[in-house]
Amino acid sequence: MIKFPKNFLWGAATSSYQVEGNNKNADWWQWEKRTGKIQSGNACRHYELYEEDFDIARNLSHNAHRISIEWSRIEPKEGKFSHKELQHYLDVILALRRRNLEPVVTLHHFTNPAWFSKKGGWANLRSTKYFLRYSEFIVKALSKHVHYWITINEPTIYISHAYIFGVWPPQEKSLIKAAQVEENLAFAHAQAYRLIHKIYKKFKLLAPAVSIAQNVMAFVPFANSPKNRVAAYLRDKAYNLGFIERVMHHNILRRKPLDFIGINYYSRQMVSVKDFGIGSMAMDVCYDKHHRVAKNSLGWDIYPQGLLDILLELKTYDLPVMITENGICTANDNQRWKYIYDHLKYIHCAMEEGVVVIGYLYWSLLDNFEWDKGFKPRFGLVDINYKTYKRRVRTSAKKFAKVCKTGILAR
Ligand code: IFM
Repeated sequence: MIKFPKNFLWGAATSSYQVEGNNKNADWWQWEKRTGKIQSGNACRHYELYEEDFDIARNLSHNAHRISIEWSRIEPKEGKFSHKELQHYLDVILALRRRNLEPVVTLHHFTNPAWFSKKGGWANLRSTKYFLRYSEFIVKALSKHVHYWITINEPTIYISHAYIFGVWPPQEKSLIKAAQVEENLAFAHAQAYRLIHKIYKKFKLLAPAVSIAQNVMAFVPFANSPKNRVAAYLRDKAYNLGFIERVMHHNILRRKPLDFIGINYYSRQMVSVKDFGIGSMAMDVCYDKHHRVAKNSLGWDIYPQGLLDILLELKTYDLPVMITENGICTANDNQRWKYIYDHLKYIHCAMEEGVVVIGYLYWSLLDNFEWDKGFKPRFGLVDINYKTYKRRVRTSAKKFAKVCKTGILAR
């Protein structure tokens, strides 16, 4: 029998911009207007409907829930903090607490206030200072009710999409800026880590648990050839562990600036490189159909065993791990349940091998705004009708609910 520990955190994740709607002071909102490609508009209207959504989570036997705070609501203009919006997020957290849903709160999930972007965003050397000022405002107000904090969501995705491939705002294609942003984000995390702990100490609260949510991916060498193996190895070190290592260098008095490791796992990359040149080593991927695996509706390979390999690799850090995201966009809800089931199976294997996993948060509770891909990908445990904003709980959600309720994984 596959049984998870009693105190395991079970739930789902969302992020403010993707579900709330009308985040008009964010850089993404301006990007949508400028490019005219897609509009997040009302998103899921979660800003108004959060109580209803949390009722659904509670009825699905979740005991935890990950949200993010929208910086551009809290500080719509530089240095002008909104107490009304702060109250909103306090209400949101209390609504979670009332339903016995442990909040996991993210401070930065891809979006920035428009004013911050105008000043050069995360490439600006003062970015950390702005982020810390906002973080202090939030953490002081919410600390009594929150134990788990995520400072930065998926730093590597943010850097690559916004500063290397140039597909997300600010649409830069500059390796120099990307390196600067990486350093600023790592520094911002380390400083925020310290700040959050300091606030809890000052308020005589139990020490918080602070981390990042690191996107990780399985890199599998095609045909096991030496050059593919080297490339897969290097990609794993750079993409999966590079940012964690960078953060670790900001330790003070040998204290790690992470209390646990949050990871977001979705897929694998089949590594097949032309030669040992830097470009090939870093980028070549085999998209041929000769290695058949199921895919999600965005064409990402589904590869649950990759999660086990990564969890085992993370053992070297000697820290608990939380799966802060794992999920699938699909029109086939049976496939969603299989995806959840298979990943949980491998998580359990990792736990049997000694990895301390403290929770699993499915991405996402609701279908939502999938950035430059718009509303088409359906990741939710709950279907959203974007005309009526009616919620419909999917069968996969009910199957997952049984695991959340009993801790037992059964088909
Ligand atoms: O929707 C995103 C989320 O914002 C960050 N992690 C991956 C999800 C699916 O692409």
